[in-house]
Parts: sequence; structure tokens; C-alpha cells
Amino acid sequence: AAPLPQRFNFARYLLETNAGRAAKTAYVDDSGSMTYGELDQRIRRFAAALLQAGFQPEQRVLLMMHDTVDLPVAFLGALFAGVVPVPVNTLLPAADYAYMIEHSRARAVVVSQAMLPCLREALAQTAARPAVIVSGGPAPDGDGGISMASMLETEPLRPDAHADTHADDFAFWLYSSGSTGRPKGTVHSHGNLYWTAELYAKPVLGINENDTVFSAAKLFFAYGLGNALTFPLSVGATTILMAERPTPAAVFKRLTEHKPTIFYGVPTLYVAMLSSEALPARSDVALRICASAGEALPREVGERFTRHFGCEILDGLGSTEMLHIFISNRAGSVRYGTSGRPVEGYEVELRDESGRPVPVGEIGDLYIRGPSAALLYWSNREKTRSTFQGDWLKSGDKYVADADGYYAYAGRSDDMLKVSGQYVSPIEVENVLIEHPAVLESAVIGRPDSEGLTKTVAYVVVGKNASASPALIEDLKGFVKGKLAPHKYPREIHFVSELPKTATGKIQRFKLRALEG
Ligand code: 3SK
Repeated sequence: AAPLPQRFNFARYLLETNAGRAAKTAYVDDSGSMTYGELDQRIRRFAAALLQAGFQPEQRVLLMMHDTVDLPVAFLGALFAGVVPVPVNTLLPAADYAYMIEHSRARAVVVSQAMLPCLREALAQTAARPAVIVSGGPAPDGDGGISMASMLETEPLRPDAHADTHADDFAFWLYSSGSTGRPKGTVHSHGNLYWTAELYAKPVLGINENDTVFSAAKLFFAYGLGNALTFPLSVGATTILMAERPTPAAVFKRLTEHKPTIFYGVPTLYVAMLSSEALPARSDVALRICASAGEALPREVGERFTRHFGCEILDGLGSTEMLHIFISNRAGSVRYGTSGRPVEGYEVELRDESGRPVPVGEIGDLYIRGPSAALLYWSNREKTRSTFQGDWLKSGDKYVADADGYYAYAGRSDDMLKVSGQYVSPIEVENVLIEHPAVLESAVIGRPDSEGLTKTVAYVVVGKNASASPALIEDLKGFVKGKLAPHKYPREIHFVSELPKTATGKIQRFKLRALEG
């Protein structure tokens, strides 16, 4: 890959890369399409509007947005202006947005119209007063907000006024979950975006301008951001965006109507697709290659998919901290049941507890080094130090390598779970369960289902005045659903008389993991 110049602005680089493609379709979303020429204009206008509104370099703008063409415009417009966009998960409870608004000190929030009520609820929980920019509709009267459409209508005074950023400057943040405490603001640079496209998307996916891509993972995830923004725009490909939840039916509609050549999913979705009666025939789709990340893809699922569609799934491992995939299978040499081999440009080591490399065939803690590593966690020196160790980054995953250099997942180093490709902290779920009047204590673990995918399981000790019953199980599930993002509620709840604990009172989740469900 070409080395980066010191002065580098990723949005400007994309506009230059696609300057000769003005008439080509860049994005198709649920309500229309946008050419590269229109994308260029809108990015410049959005950037100019932020600067005209007095935004200073590195101030944050929170993006509470569904996947529509406005999201790449807001993200890249902010980068172009040197303002730092922070795309956030659209499925969180209001309290999480209140926290992120305060923690990021966001000067503005760009919000999809459908999420306005949730933003209002969040703003009621904080004294922070960011400006509100509404995407997909008019700003409501009296709220002091402004519509994104009206910002984009304004002719910019200085359409080329991009920020003269350094490749290592703070460019954007993504929040990543931790086993304890609040989500961590993971700070990435302009250069990091470039490296994920150069090292993974171009050589591993072979992405090129003839591709049409569709990612079931949303743009607010590091995985989705690369899949549906960084990668296609780095080569001038066309991207299909979908605002709704990625159910099999919604995915099949896009696969058959828009005929993407690259599809990016997560294991839970591949399983649901393969068990759906509406699974399209091979001849109804135009898939060239698929990718999977988020959690390990069970071998059987990959094999069934390839038998049906004649197309391989490249399972890989990435992280929010490394921004995208750094271990991946390659077309033509896929080994289902593994995450593949290190992507060229990244180095991977498996270490034992004293930091020494482990031999082939033995489980070790996975460390990575590569040019797309995040710079830090915002306002969190302790976690920054324990994760970013010099050149190396501690992933928190345990892996085992075979003699051919393929890496297979062997669990997490902490108690974190990965459910539907997203981290779940057992402690966060336990803390909610314990707020229920019937619950005395609880412990949450992950357990593989019949397909080999992790499901959240809770063990609950009920209080003296409560009785364990099927009705209480449903009540507890609903209680957690009401307070946390939907992927976090326990799919199974078991009542126990006590929880296994150490002498010092720490819950021994490994003992619960050893129990049969
Ligand atoms: O979870 C993953 O495997 C992943 C992949 C790409 C980018 C980000 C993440 C978290």
C-alpha cells in the first residue's frame, strides 16, 4: 500500500479518489439513490455548514442515525471539516445517549427523525444542551433544532474549506463496550480508515469499482463502517443501505432486488437466513464473496451457505480498537471453523500469562499490532494503558493457531460475551436483574446454542418473598428488555438456591459455564 502523506484528511482523499465518477451511483437507500457527484456536493455543504455554525476542529458531533444516505454525508462532512463524528448504536436506552452526550461533550447531535423521542428522553437526563440536527424530516417547531436538508440546501461560502488534518489527528470515535463500567470512547485517526481499506478490503475481499456491496451490520459498528463506507468509497463501488432491522426477509429483499456482489453479515444472521423458508435460490442472487465477523462462524453454517449459494464466507476477526478485520480467511483457501490467517500488514501473537509466546496448538491471549490501531480511550487512562501496550494491542480474546497459521477462537479472556456480534457485559445484565424486586442475586454467562452461537443465560437466586415460576422468567426477561439494548436480555433464566463464589465473594462464572443448561 502507498505510504500516507503526513497531511491527510480521509474525506478529502475519498472525494479526490472519486472525482472522475460524478455520474456513478454511490449509495442506494430505502428512499432513493445518490451519485458520487451528489455525495461530493453534500459532504462539502455539510462541512461548510458546520464551520459556518462555529464548530472548532476536534469538537464532537454525535450521530444517532439509521443507515440512510445522510449518515455517510454527516460522517464524511464532519471529517472534511476536522470535526469529530461519533456514530452511536441506534438501539440503546436513553440513559446511554445521555452518558455519551456528556462524555463526548458533543456540540451537536445529528438524529434520525424516528429517534427524536429517544433523544428528547436522553436530554431530559442531562444538563448538556447540544444543537440538534434532524435527518429525514423537518426539525420540530419550538425545539431550536435544524433540519439536515435545510443545511444541505445552503450554498457553501467556502466549498473547499476542508481541515488540513494530519494522518494521526483525532478523526472519529466509536463507543465499545467493556466488562465493567461505561462504554469506552475509542478514538481513531484519519489514517486508520485508509489502512483498513488498503490492508483488508482491497487485497482480501478484492473489492473494486464493479462491486455492489450490502452490509447487514450497521454503519455505527466498526464492522459496518468499513463494509459500507470506507471500503466501497475507497474504490468507487456502489453501496446498498437499509434502515430497518436486518431480518432474513429484509436481507433477501436487498440480495434479490439490488443483486450485491459482496455481502457482509454476522453468524446469527447467516443461521437465520439458512433456516428461513424464503431463502432465495442461488440463481436469484449475484454474490461473489461474503464476509462474517462479530463472533466465530460455526463450520457447519459456512459449509451449508457455500453449498447453497456457491459463494464462500470469509470469516474474520476484527475489533473496534483495530477498526476492522486483522485475521481473515481468504477466497479459495477458506477453513471453516477458523478465523483464518493474519491479514498482511498486521502482526499477531499468542502469549501466555507471563507474556511469552505460546507454541502452536496451545491457547494464548491474542495481541495484535498494525497501523489501524486506535489512539486511546477518551478520558480513560487505566483502560488505555491496559489495552494499548506500546505497539501492541491486547484483544481480550483467547485463540489457538495450527501449524498452517490458521487461528481458531477459544473464548474471551474476561467474562464478556459476544451475542449476535455485539459485546454483552454479564455485570451490566446482572445489575439490572438485581433491581427486580424478586431477585436476590444473579450471575450471567454465555452458552452456545445448538448452532454453536452464544446465547445469554442468567442464573437467579430469588428473594424470600418471591417464588420461582415460568411467569417470573418472562417477567424478568421483559424487565431487562425494558432497560437494556435488545441483544442483552437473557434468552434462558435458571433459578438456583445459591451462586458459586470464591472465598472473597466473587462469582465463579466458569463453574456456571460448566453446568448443563
Ligand atoms: O467483531 C468483529 O469481529 C469486528 C470486525 C470488524 C470490525 C469491528 C469488529 C468489532
